[in-house]
Amino acid sequence: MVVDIVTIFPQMIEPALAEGVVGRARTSGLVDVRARDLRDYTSDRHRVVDDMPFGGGPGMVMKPEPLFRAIEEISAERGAPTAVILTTPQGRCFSHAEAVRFSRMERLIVICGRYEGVDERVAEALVTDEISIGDYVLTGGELAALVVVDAVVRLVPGVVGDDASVAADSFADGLLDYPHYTRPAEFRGMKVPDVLLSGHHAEIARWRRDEQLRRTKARRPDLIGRADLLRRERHEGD
Ligand code: 9D3
Repeated sequence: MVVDIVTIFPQMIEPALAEGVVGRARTSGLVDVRARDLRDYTSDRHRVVDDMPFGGGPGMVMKPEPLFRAIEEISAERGAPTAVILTTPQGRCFSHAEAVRFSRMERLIVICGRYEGVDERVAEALVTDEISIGDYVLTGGELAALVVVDAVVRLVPGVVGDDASVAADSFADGLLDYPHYTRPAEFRGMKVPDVLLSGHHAEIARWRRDEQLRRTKARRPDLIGRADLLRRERHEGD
């Protein structure tokens, strides 16, 4: 998979891509993810990427010319992208289902929105998917782009070694995870639940499933309707 992230702050993107699972996926050649400086696609001496909004109002708008040139040059170099994603507060909310869909694509371009947004002609002519990461206000689209790329890259086959851990994730089965403990069995008077030390595998599995249900009902009741539950599980503990 090839991903190009178009941004006015490449220094915000690069260190994040160098670490952890995504960093290893890049060095092992499973993915090629790069930050591209939008100012490299300007044609004026001052490398200007923004301008005043027609019709007036506060703030600035990202100019169309550098974004069109960036998408065209990156497409010529890498091949036509399967999707051009714009991170914007006006987008559909990103989800695990969207991450799965993007992870099946060979080439992605992600445009990081800044200022009041991009000239609408960019959204209409170049962008295939406008994506938000949730209902809170960020200062720009870079962190949202990193969230999307992180969630997508880990789903590329071979990136996360253990396929079982990908399949067992929260949101894959629709429930939150159960609590985890490691040694010591008692720490500052706080004990690990006895069942986890018992060696009774069936009882451990039942305890974990009950904890998943209890947590999900308490913290994310919105997920219960969509989770894949037995009727008994849906109502126990009510
Ligand atoms: C102060 C500007 N606001 C005027 C009403 C609008 C606005 C524009 C741009 C607010 C935030 C931003 C920057 N945010 C993003 O680019 C962004 C974002 C977000 O803020 N929340 C969740 N997902 C995303 S994706 C991109």
